[in-house]
Amino acid sequence: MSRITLSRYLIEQTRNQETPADLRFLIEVVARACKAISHAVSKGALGGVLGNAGTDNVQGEAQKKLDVISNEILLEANEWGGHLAAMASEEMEDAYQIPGEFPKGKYLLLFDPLDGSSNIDVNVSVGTIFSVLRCPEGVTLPCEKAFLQPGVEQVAAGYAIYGPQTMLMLTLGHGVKGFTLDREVGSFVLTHDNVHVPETTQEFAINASNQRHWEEPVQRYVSEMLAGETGPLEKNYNMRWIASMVADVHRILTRGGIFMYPRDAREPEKPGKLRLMYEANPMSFIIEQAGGAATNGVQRIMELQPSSLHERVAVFLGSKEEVERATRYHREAQ
Ligand code: P6P
Repeated sequence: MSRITLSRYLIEQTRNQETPADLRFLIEVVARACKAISHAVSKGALGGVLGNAGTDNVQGEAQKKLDVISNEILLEANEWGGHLAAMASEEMEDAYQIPGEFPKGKYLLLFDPLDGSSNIDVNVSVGTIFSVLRCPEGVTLPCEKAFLQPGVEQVAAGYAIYGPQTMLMLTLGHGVKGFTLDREVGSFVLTHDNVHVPETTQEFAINASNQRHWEEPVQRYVSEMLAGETGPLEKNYNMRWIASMVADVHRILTRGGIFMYPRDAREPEKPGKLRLMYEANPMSFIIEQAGGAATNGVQRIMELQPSSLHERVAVFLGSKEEVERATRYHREAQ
């Protein structure tokens, strides 16, 4: 069977009237940028790209050199094409306006250019997460407010994972497809045609070092899983925590599991660590399109009305049965 590349998949989606040509172009440009980021990441010490950039991002977190490089790659790849009205990034406080010399389009692109970047210096998988929204009608200079749309308004979302393979996982709202980068020809090739998150699982992902800070529903849920087959859940569970959301979510998409980053007592004023607009929303869209679920412990993440571009949210996502259980425990504790 001839290989189906990302380009062929997108052209066939457009031919079936499922994906407008300008959205197809957007995805192709983002995929090309992810190939360039993959190349930069893979150089490591040989490319002089490891370590800190000596600057902080809008979150006050030290930026890695590759955070800045990846952000630049995505901006430069997308600003000239005429498919975007504006961009937003974890690495930039304000929305990025398309320079005046370029035409504008109807989409808003949001991204975490290099998620899990604290893992770069120890050669653990990292990734790029992106989300696509429509720019509201009549908005010619999209500021923060134009981006503040609930996750259900996303028209596309995806991530690239830079691991042993570089892969692009993509949803256009009709399921989830996985593409593996063939470095010899530089094409993303369709290798995972119908990605599905198993409804049940025996694997959970959480940073257990924060256990003493968790709220009661999380304490209850995790202790029940740790109780194993003699406990109330009557099965043994395994635990994984890569501390790279893209890698943890990719494992869950591949073999099931539940990923949790709850609010905790370390900074109770914060609803969680992960960002709603360019981490939780795109990952929730992908997980739901693959048959899984995603809540903030109480509500469906994709129905949350954002109030600021960089707001954080608690995340419980993955196999439906476990996300529903964790969410039920939160609701019972209310
Ligand atoms: P912790 C990476 O910094 C990140 O934003 C996610 O990719 C990851 O899931 C999480 O933070 C890890 O956080 O507190 O375990 O280091």
